[in-house]
Amino acid sequence: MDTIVAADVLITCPSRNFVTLKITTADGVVGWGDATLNGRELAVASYLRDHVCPLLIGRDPARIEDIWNYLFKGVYWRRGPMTMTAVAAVDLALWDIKGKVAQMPVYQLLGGAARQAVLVYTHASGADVPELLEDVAAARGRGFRAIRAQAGVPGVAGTYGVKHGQYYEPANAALPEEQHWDTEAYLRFAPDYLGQVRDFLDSEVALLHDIHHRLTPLEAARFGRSVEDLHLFWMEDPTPADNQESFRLIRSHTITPIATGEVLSSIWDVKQLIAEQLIDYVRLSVTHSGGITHLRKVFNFAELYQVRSGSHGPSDISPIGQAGAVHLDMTIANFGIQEFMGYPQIVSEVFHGGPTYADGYLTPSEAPGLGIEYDETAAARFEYSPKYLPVARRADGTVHDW
Ligand code: CS2
Ligand code: MG
Repeated sequence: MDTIVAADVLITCPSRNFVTLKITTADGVVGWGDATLNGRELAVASYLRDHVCPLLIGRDPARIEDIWNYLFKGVYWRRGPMTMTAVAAVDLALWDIKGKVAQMPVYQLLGGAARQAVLVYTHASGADVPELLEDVAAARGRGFRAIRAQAGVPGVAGTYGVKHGQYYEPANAALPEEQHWDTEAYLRFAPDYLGQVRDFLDSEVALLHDIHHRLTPLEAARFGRSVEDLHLFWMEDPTPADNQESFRLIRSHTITPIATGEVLSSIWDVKQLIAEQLIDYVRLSVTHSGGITHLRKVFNFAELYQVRSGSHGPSDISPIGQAGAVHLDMTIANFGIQEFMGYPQIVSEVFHGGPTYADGYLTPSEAPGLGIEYDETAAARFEYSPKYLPVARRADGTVHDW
């Protein structure tokens, strides 16, 4: 039996922070796991370094399910994004090792390809509608068949989702930036600009939109109904999902498809949403939801209720997490779509390999394991730099969901 002899946490910042777990076995096999939680990176790094890495030494890396349960049940304090991101990093690294030992890409170990490639959507945004349409055209030019559209709302400085420069990076300041939010201004403007994007796009291109938890259930119902004719692929995070039953109200008023889950981290957080068919797409990610082992259970459960996958894939999930997502996406029966923002060029100096993008689809690497390698020498050149997500306030100063 091979054993784990080292578990190290590595932090780097090629344009943004990434936390990576490196697991090494006595046979000299190295597995890589993503432990990046935007704006809370060091908390997960400490969770791993101080409380998880010492428990891994001497264990059999082949026993993925057992180690997963040891870390989930054994901690007593279960669930939550910190715990589930730490467990995910271990899980991804162990799948990487299993694949390298078996000399197979991870998707083969998960049952093999259920499709030829993974459909992805990318982001298009603009401070105003002409700028958004230009960005939508650029995304089409890169071959994307599904596009998320976000425009700046007039009078709402710092609207969510509008990029500055080529990449959208919301964790932009050493202390949280305060942004302004106005629900009525958004509800007046968004259906109209989404209509302009729909008219601009060929009908076969899917259009998505992210509300980013900003509405009440009733406001979300009103929004969903007002865009029904646009046939959105989905409206994302119409309201926070802390109260799973609140989606019933949205559902009973609109047939606009609903996606949620990017801030959730366990099957228990989405159980009612799925079992009552209150959503159409579940957006948990491998990186923030306990890795491939747990997310596969979530997707298998969702399959029973015709809910599809739509994994969160922002640039604040590292290329290791993205690679893990694409392996899983390849194998499940109820795959829907995968988010793919891409990364600035400099990120590839640290992370080598990974899925290949062509014509609106990602294809996993055929290399054994996850098919992605972390360059420790390159990574050491980029020092951790504290960065926070913004906070939103309404005109009267009240804190709003960001
Ligand atoms: C987003 C993210 O990708 C998405 O749909 O909602 O941009 C999200 O804001 C970030 O991942 C936060 O870290
Ligand atoms: Mg989102």
